Amino acid sequence: MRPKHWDIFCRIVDNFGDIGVCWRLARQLADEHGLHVRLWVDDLIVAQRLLPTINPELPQQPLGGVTIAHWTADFAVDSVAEVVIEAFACELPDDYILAMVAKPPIWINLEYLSAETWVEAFHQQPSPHPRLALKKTFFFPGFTTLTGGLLRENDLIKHRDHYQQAMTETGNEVPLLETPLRVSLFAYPQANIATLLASMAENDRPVLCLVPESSLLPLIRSFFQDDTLQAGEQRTQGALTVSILPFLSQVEYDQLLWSCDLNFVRGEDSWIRAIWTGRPFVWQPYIQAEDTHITKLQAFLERYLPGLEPEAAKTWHRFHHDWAQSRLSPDSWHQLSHALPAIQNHTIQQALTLAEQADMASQLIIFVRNFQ
Ligand code: TRH
Repeated sequence: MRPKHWDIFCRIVDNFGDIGVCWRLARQLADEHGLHVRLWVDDLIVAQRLLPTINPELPQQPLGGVTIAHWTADFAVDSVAEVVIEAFACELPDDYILAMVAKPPIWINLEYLSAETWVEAFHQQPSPHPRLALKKTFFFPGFTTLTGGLLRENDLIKHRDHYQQAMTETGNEVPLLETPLRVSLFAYPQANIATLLASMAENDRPVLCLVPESSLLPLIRSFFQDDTLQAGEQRTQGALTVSILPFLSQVEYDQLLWSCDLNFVRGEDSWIRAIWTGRPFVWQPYIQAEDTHITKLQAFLERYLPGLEPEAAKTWHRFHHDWAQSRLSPDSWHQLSHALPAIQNHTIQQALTLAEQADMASQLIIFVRNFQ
């Protein structure tokens, strides 16, 4: 019998990536694989920003075919699922672990995404519990067939194509090298936001920069020297118009990415969504101690850039490093904007190539089916 009941545990460390990834996975397992999925989340208020219809007051609620359960400090075990996913080493509740001993489930620790080569060797490695008769298995998403793959819904590329096609037909779509360039901006506030905006304002190519409300807002207010700027408003300086959007639902955020010529993204989930757009992007990795994030950035670029024409690859590579290390120069934007047509050809191709790999949810299903 195929295990039908899955529990996913998600602790929101900070930001939105943990819940962003867990929700997509839960939804896909329920939708595409007909599983009963319960998603335990410790902070429903943060979750509500991505999934606006959540009621943070409820201990359990159905949403999109998944049961969302509030993981509180007084967690009480009612049942143990057949498959348990501990997302990003979030540490399951002690009582739940003890309850697992009676009938051990398939216990998976879902790791963060990285393009580093060591990931292949650690993917699907077991780790016995130090005291109890339990073992968990490390599951690493990744970019190669020897990893757990990337999250991608079955119909994602089809939805994207329909959306982009509809934009072209209604005349909203602006081809590259026409004006203005549509750019979405989601980044950590350590990035050189002011330098980027100033370069966009001074560049020959007009830019419409769409910014969902986030920790960037104070920096944008300071750039325009206007403390009143808020969601729903826009400001213009030189060739640049910045439009502040409300923080979007996950579905709307995908549509924003599909509609732009270039997307600035960060962390894990928006990064992958940007890759699936087939459009150019700039990824800012989640900032970690000892520059671990720069190692991750380099590993990704080494995997992703081959095949791109050398001049454009050099420009895009440099821009990524300068953005991630907060050392953007006034020239950086000018150079990147001129390399976009070449980058665009590459990103379309890379999205197609990566979509040939089995997606992460399907790989989890295969892993569970073959588990011994
Ligand atoms: O928010 P993040 O910085 O999350 C990070 C990373 O996941 C990182 O790996 C993790 O260690 C850290 O959190 C704790 O970036 P990320 O991963 O892109 O998640 C953002 C989510 O928010 C993603 O699901 C897209 C979604 N989103 C919206 O739904 N609406 C919006 O308007 C925006 C800007 C994002």
